[in-house]
Amino acid sequence: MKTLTKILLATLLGASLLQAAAFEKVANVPETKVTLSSEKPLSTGSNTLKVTIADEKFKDAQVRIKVFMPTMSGMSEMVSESEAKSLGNGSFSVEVNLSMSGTWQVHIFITPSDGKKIRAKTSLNI
Ligand SMILES: [Cu+2]
Repeated sequence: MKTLTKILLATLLGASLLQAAAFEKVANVPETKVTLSSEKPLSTGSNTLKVTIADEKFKDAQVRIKVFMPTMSGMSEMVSESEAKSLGNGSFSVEVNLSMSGTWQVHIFITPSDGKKIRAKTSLNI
């Protein structure tokens, strides 16, 4: 009976892990909680990221994302900027191009339909 319970738990846990995002990070801003996630593991090239804003008042906001890697030896700064499209209920989808592996800085610009524009900062690693 104990073994069966363990197997059952392992199966349930496995199933929930499959549903979890491959990448998830929370960007802290005083106004709200901004979650950046991806269903697929991040890789070089084009990636689809999801931005989720916790606070109701940002659900109709315009969201823009900037990913950049500061100047490296012999390389100039790499920047990719894109406009996110709303998925409803404070979720947004955005394509970003990550041209090389390493650490990318991420700035998320959120402009609510009414009120002050905010910026959330985080980073990601590929
Ligand atoms: Cu670089």
